[in-house]
Parts: sequence; structure tokens; C-alpha cells
Amino acid sequence: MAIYDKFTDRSRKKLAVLIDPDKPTDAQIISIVEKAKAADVDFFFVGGSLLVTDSLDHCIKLIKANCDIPVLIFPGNSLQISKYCDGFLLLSLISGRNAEMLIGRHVIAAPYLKLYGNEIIPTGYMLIDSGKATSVSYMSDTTPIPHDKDDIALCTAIAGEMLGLKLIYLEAGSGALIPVSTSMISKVSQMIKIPLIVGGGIKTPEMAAEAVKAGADVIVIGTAFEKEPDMLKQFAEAIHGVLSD
Ligand code: 1GP
Repeated sequence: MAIYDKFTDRSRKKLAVLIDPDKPTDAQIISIVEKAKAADVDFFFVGGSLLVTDSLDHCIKLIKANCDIPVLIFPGNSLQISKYCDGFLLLSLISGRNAEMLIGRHVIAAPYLKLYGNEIIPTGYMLIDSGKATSVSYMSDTTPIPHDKDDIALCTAIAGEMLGLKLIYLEAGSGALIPVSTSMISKVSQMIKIPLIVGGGIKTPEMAAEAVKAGADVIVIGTAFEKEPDMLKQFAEAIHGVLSD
């Protein structure tokens, strides 16, 4: 089964655990994988805005050696490519107007992705203002969509779908002060047919449940699990407990 089929299977809402391969020790990765298995987590996303160690392959191999949960690269830049992943979110930063992030980096990565044969999932990545400057906005040199401008987000997502992108990802940025609003999630989800991923600044299971009730199909959590890995089960239950429409 292609990984993308798992995204389009609307029978339940899904949780993706984000791992920044620079940060955890091997023991911490194995521990979070065990908790993820127990919580029936749907995906691992691996990547970061800026990696400062050569840990991507090792991190992916370690996760895969310990579970069957699909591992997708969520790349911060074109160096974050690995033949060991199950899938690759090919992000086009459609909220910005930086040609490098829309197509330039993809040209550099494309031959390697082709060589490795990773499953590629073209993803419309949309950065939403979250109350403070984030690594993504700084590193991508793009301006996020204002937090309360639902219509801009809506039209951007529709355009992304019309261009043939297969996922839309509303991103407040890792460690965001405020997550993407339920109002924006609701409006975007009602107007697109492709699956909607939401992440950044989701700190509690209640916030995760609100986001899926508003229309998110997949919730991405990183920082909250770095701080409290034992919360993983509660987040998973909150997300999986919301009935899909
Ligand atoms: C960041 O959306 C992800 O790219 C997750 O954000 O670290 O705030 O959970 P957090």
C-alpha cells in the first residue's frame, strides 16, 4: 500500500510524530518509538529547519528497525534526503514568494529522489503567522500568511490543489506561540478534497482534538513530545477519538 493511500483513507484522524534527528539520543528515539507503537501512531515525520549533525540516515534506520510505522522525510532543505525513508514530503512553500522554495530546491533534489526511488508526496506547505518569528520563516526567507487572514489561506490552498499538489500542510512553525486557528482549518478543509495536515504549537491533547474537529486530517506534534514523551498516548487517543466525516 502506498503511503499516500494512508493519508487519503478518511476512516480515522491521524497523528504524525515529528522527530528532529539532531536532538534525541538513540535511547530516546527507541523510547519514543515504543510509545508510538503502543499509541498506534500513524506516521513519523523526520526533519528540521536546520540540521547540524549527519544524523538523518541513522535516525530513520533506527526508527524503521524498531517499528512498522511509515517514516516520511519532512525536509527543511534539499540536503535532507535519505534512501532509507518510506516516503518524502516534497514541500512547495506556496504561502511564500521565494522561487527557491517553490521550485528551485526541488530541481537540486529531484535526481537524488529519482535515484533512491522514494515515494514522493507533493505537498503544498503553507506557513501561517504564529505570534513570533519561526525558524521556517527565517530559513525560507518568506513572509507567513497573517494568522487571521483565512481567505488568503483558503485561496492559497485551493490554488495548490488545482496545481496538482496531493496534500496541504498548514504550519504555524515548531514551538509556535499560537497554533493555526480552528477558523482557518475549518474554512480550508471545507474547500479542498486533498488531505489537510496541521502542525506547529499544538501543546495539549485538547488543542489537537479541536484541530481535527475543525477539519484537519493529520496533526503533527514535535515539541510537546520532546518535553513530555509520555503524553503521546493521550494525544493519540484525543485525535483517534474524533470521528472522521
Ligand atoms: C513543526 O508542525 C511541526 O514543523 C510541529 O510543531 O514542534 O510545535 O509541535 P511543534
